[in-house]
Amino acid sequence: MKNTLISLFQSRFGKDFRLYASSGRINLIGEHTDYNGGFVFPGAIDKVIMAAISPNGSDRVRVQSVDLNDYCEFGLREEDIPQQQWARYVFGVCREVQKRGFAVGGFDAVFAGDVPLGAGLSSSATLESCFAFAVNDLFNDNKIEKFELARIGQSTEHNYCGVKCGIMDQFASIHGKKGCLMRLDCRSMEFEYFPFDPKGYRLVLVNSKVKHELVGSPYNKRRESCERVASLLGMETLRDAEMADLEGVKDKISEEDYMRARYVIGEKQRVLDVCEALERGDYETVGQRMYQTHWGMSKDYEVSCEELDFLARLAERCGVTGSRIMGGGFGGCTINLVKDELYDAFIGAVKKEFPAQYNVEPEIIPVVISDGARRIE
Ligand code: GAF
Repeated sequence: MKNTLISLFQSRFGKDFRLYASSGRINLIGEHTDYNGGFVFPGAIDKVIMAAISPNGSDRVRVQSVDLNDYCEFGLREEDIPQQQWARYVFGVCREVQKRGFAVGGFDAVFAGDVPLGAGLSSSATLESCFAFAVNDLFNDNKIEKFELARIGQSTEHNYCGVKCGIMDQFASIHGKKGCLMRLDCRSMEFEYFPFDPKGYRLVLVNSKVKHELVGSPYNKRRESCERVASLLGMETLRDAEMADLEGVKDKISEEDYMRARYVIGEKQRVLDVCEALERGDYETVGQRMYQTHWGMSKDYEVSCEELDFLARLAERCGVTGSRIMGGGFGGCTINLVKDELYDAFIGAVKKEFPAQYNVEPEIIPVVISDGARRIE
């Protein structure tokens, strides 16, 4: 990827450049808890977006996407918003940097990546993080705090892409550290690195290839349900709510809002249970909570789909310790915690049974926990 980028940049722009990368993410547990002020447990992975970038001395940005084979040029004023969705991520990052009083000049860029698109690995946050990191380095002497870079990506989603996402994806993509998951408290925004090397187990993703696209998905509606319940409870977020609080307002809310809140309150506890279990090396509990999350996301939060339910059931039948839909939902991957000795049989069953049922070859993605946003050259 690196060599292709370099030669494409040279042939298109013919000058010196800097090279940056940022990473996709996994999340062990804690889904849809970020915008509810709860905990998440993500890590960056070895799937990246890489960009060759050089300031061009003008007030225009010229950017080439290798994978989409598309080019876009735009100015840096609000009214210059580009048509292409992918370019809005880059434009939004530039605008959000400017809104915070930092500098962005024109630049030329070529980018490419191997984060599968629409698989729930956060390709859009990866793109935002890569450009936020680069703009900070190229134009601001790295004066913008790392956490603010994550917020810049999140605001890009809110203000330029129509997704009212939480902070998890951009946080993970920026802060990721090799070999470590991160437990982030999305209320206080405190986090800690958690070395993750489960002896005798492997983490593997199975991509159903059902396209996951949060833009225009009911993601925002899920968030609205949670906010309605929290506000009825007189709370800022569902972080502070217990099941008993929810039961107390059950007849004042819709069945749907009740189910959404029930999932979130349960998930908040599951993240804490998983952290405790990991400290004891108790992977059986970790796995049980993962399955509970899956069925909570499927039945109460209603963000799964037939294919992902099929994969979670298949995993359970193969004796996989834990399996669940990962990320926002509506398609994408399952994340699976598998004992070494069961790995081959599980992958074999997935490769045989999924295509037989859905006529689609699933993609198997072993997880390697890696560094987040960085300058490479
Ligand atoms: C998406 C969002 F972008 C995250 O903020 C988070 O809410 C996630 O869905 C669900 O946990 O990836």
